[in-house]
Formats: sequence, structure tokens, C-alpha cells
Amino acid sequence: MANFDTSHVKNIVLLGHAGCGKTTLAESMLFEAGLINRRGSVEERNTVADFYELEQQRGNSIFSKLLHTQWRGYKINILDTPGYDDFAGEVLSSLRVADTGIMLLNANFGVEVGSDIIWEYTEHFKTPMIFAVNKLDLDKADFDKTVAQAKDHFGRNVIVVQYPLNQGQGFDSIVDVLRMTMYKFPAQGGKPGKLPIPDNEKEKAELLHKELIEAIAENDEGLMEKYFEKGELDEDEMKTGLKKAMIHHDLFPVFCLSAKKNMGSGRLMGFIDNVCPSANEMPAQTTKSGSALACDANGPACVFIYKTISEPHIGEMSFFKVYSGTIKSGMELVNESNGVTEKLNQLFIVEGAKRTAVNELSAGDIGATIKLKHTHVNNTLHARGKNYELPPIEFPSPLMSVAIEPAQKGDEEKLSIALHQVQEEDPTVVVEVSAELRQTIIHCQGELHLSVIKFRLEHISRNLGVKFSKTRIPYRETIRKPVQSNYRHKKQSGGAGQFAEVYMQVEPWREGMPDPKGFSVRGRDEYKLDWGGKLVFLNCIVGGAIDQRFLPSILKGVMEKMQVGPLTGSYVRDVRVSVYDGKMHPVDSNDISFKIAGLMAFKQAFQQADPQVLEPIYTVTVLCPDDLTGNIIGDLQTRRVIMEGMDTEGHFTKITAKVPLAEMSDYSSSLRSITQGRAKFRMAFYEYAPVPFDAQRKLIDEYHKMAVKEEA
Ligand SMILES: Nc1nc2c(ncn2[C@@H]2O[C@H](COP(=O)(O)OP(=O)(O)O)[C@@H](O)[C@H]2O)c(=O)[nH]1
Ligand SMILES: [Mg+2]
Repeated sequence: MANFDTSHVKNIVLLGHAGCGKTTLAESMLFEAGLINRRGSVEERNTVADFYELEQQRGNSIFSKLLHTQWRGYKINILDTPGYDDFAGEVLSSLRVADTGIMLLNANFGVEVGSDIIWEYTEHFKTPMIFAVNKLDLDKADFDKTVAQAKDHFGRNVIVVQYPLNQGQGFDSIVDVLRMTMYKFPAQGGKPGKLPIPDNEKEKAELLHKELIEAIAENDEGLMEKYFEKGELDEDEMKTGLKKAMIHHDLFPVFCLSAKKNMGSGRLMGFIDNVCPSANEMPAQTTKSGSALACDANGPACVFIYKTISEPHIGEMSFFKVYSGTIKSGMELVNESNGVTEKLNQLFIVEGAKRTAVNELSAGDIGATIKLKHTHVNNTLHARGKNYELPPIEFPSPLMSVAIEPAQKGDEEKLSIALHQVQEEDPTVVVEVSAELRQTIIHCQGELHLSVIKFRLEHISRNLGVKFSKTRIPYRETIRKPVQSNYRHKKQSGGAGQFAEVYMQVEPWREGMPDPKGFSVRGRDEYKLDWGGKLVFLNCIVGGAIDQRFLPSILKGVMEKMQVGPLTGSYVRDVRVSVYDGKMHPVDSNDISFKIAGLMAFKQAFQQADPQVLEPIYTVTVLCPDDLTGNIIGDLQTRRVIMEGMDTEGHFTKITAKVPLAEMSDYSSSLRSITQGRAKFRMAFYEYAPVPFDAQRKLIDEYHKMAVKEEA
């Protein structure tokens, strides 16, 4: 395939709720353009886009795909995306490099949850957007209802460019009010005949044509004047006005489709060619250092990596968009994030699983390369001597966490290699090896996402089985009253003797509290603990009862016990320890003795100081359609929440509450089942708070049972 210059490349991303027909539309676009000579189907598991085994098994897309087609002298890069929100990362990375989004709406169901959620992402990127009402061949297809819902959800800038005739099983015609013509499709779909608008449709078509012109004129003073002068705008003026309004995310034209019957994709591609912006018509990129980077094929070379996958027998494949310059195979570029020089040995254009080598790609185009050494998603590669860094894709924070371990003991290494690869390919997967919880934890987007991660792990590494379990809760321990305690450590049988005696007061610590009464403070150390809270360690020794050099050992003992709290083995926080007396032995006293005495004196005091287990409390914010608030609040109230209030955010109702983390491990799946995926939530750590008495009792028992089991 020839190299297309920047203004003849269009980058579109297919968006919409799962099942609305994105992959089928991509198939029909490739077919219509002659890139494939037979249309596959999702049912037959042979579409160009859904080529992964797992996707064919499940009958829906899971990963975003890069495809391309040619239409009347233009190259159209097509990014097909998954519709489930668990795969939001795939949608966001595709939106990052696309110049126009096509939101498909299912004429049977209208605006669905996925449409609303994905719309939020397009608002974030201010992507020029088109709506395509698909499945107009279905019995219950209702174009007008769908458009009305779209206007209600996405605003009155949703403007009709086409409407269907004979929607339902007999769907075969579209009236185009931009061109004021009717397209009539042959039964097998494909190239339509162009006919005048039938008389009985003329009035409606004129009305919609006028609405379209006014919407366009409203967005452009020059055109508004022309419209007032002539009372009309010609097709070219309308196209110019539409393009401008789209680039400013101000107008969202609506098209008609039956992707399955291959009706409407050709006209859509024509509109993409003639009206949708090419990359050099979009606002220039702003680099991290604030400079503007124009999309110019003659500019300095600069590419942005938006996706990486691992290909069997090839290794890593990196997908990129050329934001400036012309990239040639064999070219060397510098990775701005780590200064490494990378050689782009081979350049490819991609069509699903198929890739074709090319010599060069111009600014605005999207392609792939292989075997980059130290390059990852969100990296910018540029010509030597430049320091461009393009804004990264902001991936969603995780919504669900589970612990993972290999099904077979001894497979730990295999698992960690496979986890590394999954993380590399999918930035919405976060792997945490938690020393505190003694678990390897996967943070991800939901059940569906987790099942895909499991599939990938077990396919990346032969015979690797994995099992999931609940993550432990990072509890904390503290105390509620001051206690004095002392401990004598004595070991004088066989070998070097040990002797130390420590007297200490242990009390709850609060910022700004006065020094302890009855002690004279000789030394003070305040430690901000890695796990939150503080330890204040006071030296109140008088008369040299304990030599200064042993105080760090006592502290070491206290710290060691604070890492494995006496109640549940959790970290201890917010205590003050005042060492005020002790005894030494001229020979047997040493660091280890005082460490042990410090540890034991602290443990003893802690258990008598009305100890308290603290649990992490999170703020949870649920965004949902108004009609679901009752169910959601009802469910939240079974989770020991403190309701904070209700508000609105966009067209969602926002419910805010404080909730113990321990009550939320299954929240992503239960919210999905309560609301059929119509709601979403986010969580943020708020504070540590005491667990209820019974729960504390239970936690302590469980911990001691486990400790006994481990000792056995
Ligand atoms: N009747 C009808 N079915 C369609 C149409 N477009 C897609 N489908 C079917 O809808 C289902 C989902 O299609 P798919 O392309 O996978 O949707 P995606 O999840 O948005 O990619 C498949 O069974 C398709 O055959 C259409 O225009 N009419
Ligand atoms: Mg799909």
C-alpha cells in the first residue's frame, strides 16, 4: 500500500455499548472498500477484528484492534474497541490517537449504559463525534426514539444528517438531508442507488435539512451571515461548517446503518473522507513542556506509543501514532522517558491479525513496529536532540482487587513472568506484591476483566494454573489508654549470657499532646510510619539506669513488634513509648537482650492498654441513573456504611458514603448485578477507624487460630 500524506489519512474509533455492532461495521467497511472479498460475521467467528480465540468463544470484542481501509483516495484507520467498561483501558488508548469517534447506537435499545459511560470519555478528549444508529433492520428498531434519547443524554448538538425509511425487516433506504437525496440499497446491501427524495418525505426532509443548516450556521459567524443573506447554505458550505463544529466538539451528526446488511457503511466512509478532520486539522498536540507540536510530515520525527501486545514468535509489538515528521523503517528515535535510542527496524500497517510491512508512515498515520527494547505504552519517541513528551493516556483506577497465587507450588516464577507480560500489555492491570498482606494482588476493572486476565495468564505460560482469593484487609492496631509495664529478659544458661530489664510507659499518641507527667524527657524521636500514623519514642531514663547505647535496641524491639501487632499481626500506629527505667548486667547486657526486653515490655503493655483494631474506611461514590438510587442505597446499608449524601454529576445521580474496605471486596460485581451495569463507582481511602467490638473479637480469634496452625 502506498504511503498516504497526512491530509488523506483519517483515524476513526468505533465506540458503543457491547453488541451494538462495531465489529460488524468494521467488517462491512473493509468489504465495501474491497479489502476483503467476503464479509465474516461475529456468529461465524470469522471477522477480521475479533481474531482472538477468547473473543470468538465469547462472541464479543475484548481488545482494541487496528484495521485500515481505503476509500476514494483516503486511508481510513479504524480502531475497533470493546464495549464493556471492564475494558475501558482499550477504549481510552484508542480515543487518545483517534481524530473522530463513531458512537454506534442500537436502534432496538437506544442509548445504553455503555453509550453513557463511553460518552464521558469522549468528552474528556473532546473528540469530534458522529452517531450511527445501527441495526435498523431489526423489527423493533426505532430511529426517532433513539435520536430523542441521544439528544436527552448527549445534548441538542446531536443533529440528524440521515433518517431511515422502512426501518425494520424491510429496511432498505436512507434519506440524507445533507445531500438532500435518498439512497436505496439492493437486498444484499452494498452500493446504493441514488434517488430523489419521495414526495411524501419532502416536507420532513426539508425540515431536517433546515435544522441542520441552522445548527451549522449557529457555530460559524461567516456562515450565519451567508445563511441570512441567501436563506440557504450549499453542500460545501455545510461540509465546511460541519467539520469546524465537529473539531470543536460542538455538533454530532447522526447517520443510519445496518452493518449486518451492509447498508450505509459506504456513505459513512464518504462522510469520513469529506468532512471528518484529518490529524493535521486537529488542534496541535501540547507537549509536557508546554510547546505545541504541529502534525506536519516535514516536522521532526515524533511518535506516541498507545498500545503494546506480545506476539508469539515475534515478541513485543508496539502500536503508535505519528504526531510529527515522516517515520522510515530503520530510523533511530530517542525514548523521552528513559533516553534510550530505539531502532524502528520494521514498520507495519495493521489489519487485525494481519500486518503488512511498509517503508514509511507520515504524520497523522497509525502503525506498528516490533522488538523495541525499552519502550512502553505512553512513551514518546522522537528525533535526537528534541525533547518532546506527549501527554499520557490516563487509565482508570482499579475497581476490584483479588489475591492471586499459582495453582501449583513452585510455579511462582512462571506466574510473575506471566503477570509482568499481562501488565505490560494492559496498563489497567496493576500487580502489587504486598509484604504487609503477604499476598500478590491483582487490581483490575471487574469480574469480566479478571476472567480475561486468568485466560491470558494460563495461555501465556504453558500448564500454568492460577487461583484467586480475597485480599486481606490492611488493618491497623492502636491502644486507648496508657499503661506502664516492665520486662526482664534473662538468659544465663550455656554460652554468652543475656540480661536486660526495661520499664516503659506505652500510651495512645495524639498530635500536640503534652509530655508525660512524672518523667523527665531526656531524648525524643518522632517516627512517621511507612504504614501511616506515628511512633513517638521518649528517653526518660534517669541516673544511667540503662546505658544510652541500648536505647536504639529497645526501639528496634518496639518497632519489630509494631510491624506484627499483638492482636491480629497488623501494623501498630499512633503510640508513644516512654522508657523510664531499667536494669543492666555489666557482662550479659547487650543489644539483643535490650531488643527482646523492649519488644516484650511493649507487647505486654499493649495488650493491657485497651488495644483497638482499626480498619480502613473508604469514601465510595456511586454514579447511577436516578431510578436505581433506592436499590443501591439499600445494598450499601448492608455494608456498615455512613451515608454522606446525594447529588448529581452530569446526568447521573451521585451517592456518597463512607464504608469499611472489608465490606467492599465484591462490590464491583454486586453493583453490576444490582444495576445491570448501569452504574459505576469509584473509591478513595479516607481514614482508619475502630472496628466494632464483635468484629474485633472475631479478627483476633482468626489470627490466633492461624498462628497456631502455622506453628503446627
Ligand atoms: N440485525 C442486525 N444485527 C447486527 C447488526 N450489526 C451487528 N449485529 C449483530 O449484533 C451482534 C453484536 O455485533 P458486534 O459487531 O459484535 O457488536 P460490538 O460488540 O459492538 O462489536 C452480532 O450478533 C452481530 O451479528 C445489524 O445492523 N443488524
Ligand atoms: Mg466488537
